[in-house]
Amino acid sequence: MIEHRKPENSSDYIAILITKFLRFLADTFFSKRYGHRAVVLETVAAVPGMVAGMWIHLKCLRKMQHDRGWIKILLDEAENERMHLMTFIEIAKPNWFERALILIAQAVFWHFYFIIYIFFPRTAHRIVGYFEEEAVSSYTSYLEQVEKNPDLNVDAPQIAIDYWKLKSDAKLIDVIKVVLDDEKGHALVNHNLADILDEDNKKKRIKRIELKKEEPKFYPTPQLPNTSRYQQFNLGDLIFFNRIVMAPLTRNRATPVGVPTPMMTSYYGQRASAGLVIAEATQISQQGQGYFCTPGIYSEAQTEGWKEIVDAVHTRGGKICLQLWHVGRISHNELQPNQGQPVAPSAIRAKAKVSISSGLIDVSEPRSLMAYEIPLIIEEYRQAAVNAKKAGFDMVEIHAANGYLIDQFLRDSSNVRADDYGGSIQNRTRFLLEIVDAVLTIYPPNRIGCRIGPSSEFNDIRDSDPQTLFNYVAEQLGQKSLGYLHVIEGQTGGERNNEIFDYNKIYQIFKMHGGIASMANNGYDKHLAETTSVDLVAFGVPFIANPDLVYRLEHDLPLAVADKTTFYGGAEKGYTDYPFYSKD
Ligand code: 8OZ
Repeated sequence: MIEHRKPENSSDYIAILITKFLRFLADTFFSKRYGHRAVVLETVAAVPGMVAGMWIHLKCLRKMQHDRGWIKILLDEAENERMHLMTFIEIAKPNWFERALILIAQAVFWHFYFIIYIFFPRTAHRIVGYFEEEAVSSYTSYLEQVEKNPDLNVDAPQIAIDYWKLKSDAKLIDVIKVVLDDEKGHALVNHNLADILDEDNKKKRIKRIELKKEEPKFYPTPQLPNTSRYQQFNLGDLIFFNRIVMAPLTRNRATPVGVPTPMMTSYYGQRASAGLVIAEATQISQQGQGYFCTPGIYSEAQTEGWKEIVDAVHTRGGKICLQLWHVGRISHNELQPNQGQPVAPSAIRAKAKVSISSGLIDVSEPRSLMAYEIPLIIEEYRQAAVNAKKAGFDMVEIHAANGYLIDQFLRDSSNVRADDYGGSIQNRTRFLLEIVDAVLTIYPPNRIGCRIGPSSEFNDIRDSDPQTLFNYVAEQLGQKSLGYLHVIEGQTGGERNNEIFDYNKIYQIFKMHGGIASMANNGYDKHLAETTSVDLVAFGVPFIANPDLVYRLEHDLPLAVADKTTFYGGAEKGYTDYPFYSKD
């Protein structure tokens, strides 16, 4: 049985019917010849992206308006689907007559889709959404068929190996697996685009009624706060599909030298339906590393690895941000350059543990940073932002929470410096603000976020007056017009204890001084997320076991529970094997 997204109105039913008709044609006339109908449907699969991309381009030119990033999404889809077709052409080797048929089918479908797209773009995206769900189910059955019959499992063609960067002895099964993943992404993107057009249409109808001042012929449903969590959000020129964010989660699946691995590409690709994916904390230098197998963004190999991940998220229409990290004193000699001491604003050891190759261990004794070293670290943040931009990240987030280096500078339990970086609140905030200024030379302000944990004592960090300190931090970051202020409310991963700290005040100050959006995190559930007034809500642990978390929240579906034993380190188990929602 195919798990189709629930049709909501008559045009959705028409979209399903059209999909079923195409499937019927593929099944009846061609599937035997090509091994499976999944392959036949690829014949026309590149058309929608091309047509929609072209039409949106023309429309934008005519109206001189922004394309909301859709043209790139759709043309990327078209290219991806074209590669599916070229791959299967290499496998099935159609004769000249059959190639002519492919061209005719494309020409017919091109005109058919073009007309639908001009008049009913929402339905057009819905058709593709359903079509891709059919493709997912078809490839699942194709995979089973090839697994049962090893004779069918031919070598993967070279173009597929090159395009998906498969291993050199990859087989048809490997190709089907990556194609199946692509199709899941395309389904998500098109349903999302259809949803956004739905909202646009609703707004237009309301405007028309207001203009004509006539009695409405329909009564728009009141805008309940719980629907807006699933609607588009604009962060300056960046457009998120919804207001739910995947919080940065340390998962320790990079190589020991911090190069992102292919399983990380699958993991992030699976979670691309978040409005924004904030990739895990990523060290800006070897000195900035505090745990085994966390990724970095200071070498070329690391940057190349991240590029794959960014592409996987962008292919699915998602947006992705990199969290820039320096752990400071939360590290161990084993991880440091030349097994040296970890660095900190002051030589005060935290009561905290980190992971090294042999397991969990107490942090090492830190040394305090010399004044001349501070600008060097700030330069490393700037270079990390350059690399993040090279990898294609839409945004960067500066990690100033959880007792790591920036937080160590901010709080008076860890910073007793006597120079310009210690003492007053202004002095303790200086390091953070200089980092922001350095990153601002690379990314525009709306594409920079900052994460703080004002009342969290994670990693043995405290302050004598956190409210005054973080009110000032929020004001300063607001003045720099940053994209968002991301606040861990309460204890990291624990109690929300929001009576002792006024988080709303922080959001208010940030926005009042020019910051764009508020982002809240820690212990949010569906109800809290739908009723809060913050612009963006970041979910952490729930994204581990629910790659389609946004869909589950929106449709009130049960959430899977994550296995804690596979949080940190290991392989695909407990990482990329959590399924998307299915009724069975
Ligand atoms: C859990 C384990 C290791 C690191 C953070 C980057 O607290 C982390 C982290 C979380 O922000």
